[in-house]
Amino acid sequence: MAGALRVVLGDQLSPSLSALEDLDPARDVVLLMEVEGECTYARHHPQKIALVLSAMRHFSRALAARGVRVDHVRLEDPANTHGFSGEVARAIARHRPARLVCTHPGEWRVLEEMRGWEAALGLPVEIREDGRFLASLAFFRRWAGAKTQLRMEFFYREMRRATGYLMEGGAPVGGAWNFDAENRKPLPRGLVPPPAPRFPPDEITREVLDMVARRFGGHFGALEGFNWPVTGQQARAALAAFIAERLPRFGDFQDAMAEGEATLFHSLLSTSLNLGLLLPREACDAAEAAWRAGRAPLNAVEGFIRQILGWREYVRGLYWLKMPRYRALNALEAHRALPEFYWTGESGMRCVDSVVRQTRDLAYAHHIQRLMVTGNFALLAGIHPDAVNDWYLSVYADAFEWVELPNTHGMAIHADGGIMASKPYAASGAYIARMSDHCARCRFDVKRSAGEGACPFNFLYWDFIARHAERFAANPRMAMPLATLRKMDPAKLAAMRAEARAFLDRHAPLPPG
Ligand code: FAD
Ligand code: DLZ
Repeated sequence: MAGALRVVLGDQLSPSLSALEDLDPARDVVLLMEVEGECTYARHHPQKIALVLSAMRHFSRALAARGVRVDHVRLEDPANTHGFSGEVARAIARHRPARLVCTHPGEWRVLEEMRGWEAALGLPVEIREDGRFLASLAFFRRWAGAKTQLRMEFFYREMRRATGYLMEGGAPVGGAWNFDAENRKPLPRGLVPPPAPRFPPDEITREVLDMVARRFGGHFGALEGFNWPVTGQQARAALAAFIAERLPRFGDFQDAMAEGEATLFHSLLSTSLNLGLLLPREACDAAEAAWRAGRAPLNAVEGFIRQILGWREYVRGLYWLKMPRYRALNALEAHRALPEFYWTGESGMRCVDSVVRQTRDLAYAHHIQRLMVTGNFALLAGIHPDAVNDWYLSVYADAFEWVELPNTHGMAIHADGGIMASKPYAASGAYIARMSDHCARCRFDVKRSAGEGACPFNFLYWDFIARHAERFAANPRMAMPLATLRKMDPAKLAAMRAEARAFLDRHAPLPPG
């Protein structure tokens, strides 16, 4: 062929992908590779595997319909080497291209592999920037500069200025950058969130679901509830339904948790965004248009845009700025094992069990469930970061390391020592009681901190504060809990710490030695 072999990975399913720019349909071939290595480097939730493979097959079909020559290697191909490098080498032998064109991948380990291709395969390899994000990596690096603290809020303001979202005359609309304080209401009794739209599996998805059940049925997670958009068209339908039906209340109940209400007013758009079925700009444009048309209030629209323009871009910038050392950080010296109940949902703590079971059934939990229930528990208990990261990377349909790692390592368990968050997101049971209805029916009593029936989040919280009191002594944002700790009856503290120790030794033992 002597044209270019253009590589498209499973989370690069955007027609505007940089690797597809300047494509010559007469001479070039687009390569998509289904490989077992990508399904098992973390034991991904079966819904995630099915989502990626089905979306890849739909993307290939759409490219081929446009007259593009597509070489799509299927998982069942008996000659499949089940790794990217092996499949690229086989494709080179099939097509004899003059060069390889790729887009910067989303994970460090894949970039390392790609960087070795030119030498290993003996042809020019171009790795283009991933232009689907709103901030380039160079923009983030410039913003980060020599700053010692990389706070999202300040990055977000730069992004508002750079993109013009929710800006008027150089100032933020509504007179404030952030309406976070208006985003913390619990769900009132009787308010029923609208159901998310349905995307019944078509023939391609059904075939993939069968294959995934056969090959990866042993992974944690159920396939039955699969309902993810697998094409750009479905992703845009999901966005339209969110904007019309859930965005107006997204802001008010962003932090709420309610039993039996897995999705509340959230968008469920992370899988579509992370696979490239939907571009962040499309989501932000639609939200801003809804506000300008008076169809959604500012606290909702600003809150939603902040998640995408702010958090999502920020964690990606941070990941690429700090990797590979970032992943090895363990600032709080956490060494305990991940409790078995992260897989079974049988801890007896209603909040934890409902998040784990929902995660098993849907491959989804919303942000506060991930941060303040399973994340908070792992932080308080001192679970080793590798075990926590591996869990988060395995169990969510939207998990890719560039977005999973900073959220877990930095935001949830403070393993980065404060690069991302100025204080750990540690909370006792009182927070969960305020933001959810779990505690009312829990076998533990959220008002008790020690003794029979005490809520584990309470004694683990005070054990955590006491364990790290010295480390956080100079942190003004930790002054309040530390002052309370100092005033606490020493006998009460000792009782809570003994209970924490016994609980952790039972559920999250330290490694021998
Ligand atoms: P919404 O609440 O509707 O938010 C809208 C969009 O904003 C999301 O679709 C997402 O693209 C973006 N967004 C919101 N919060 C964040 C954030 N903190 N970081 C990056 N993007 C954000 N998100 C992932 O996409 N993949 C992950 O693997 C992932 N792991 C996480 C692990 C932990 C411990 C925590 C605390 C958060 C994690 N998040 C992750 C962020 C967030 O929880 C999910 O993006 C969100 O829950 C997805 O649901 P949604 O689409 O309904 O989001
Ligand atoms: C997550 C995933 C899975 C399960 N399978 C594949 C695959 O078979 N082929 C592929 O190209 N990509 C897959 N992916 C997504 C990759 O893991 C992702 O592209 C890299 O982690 C870089 O972000």
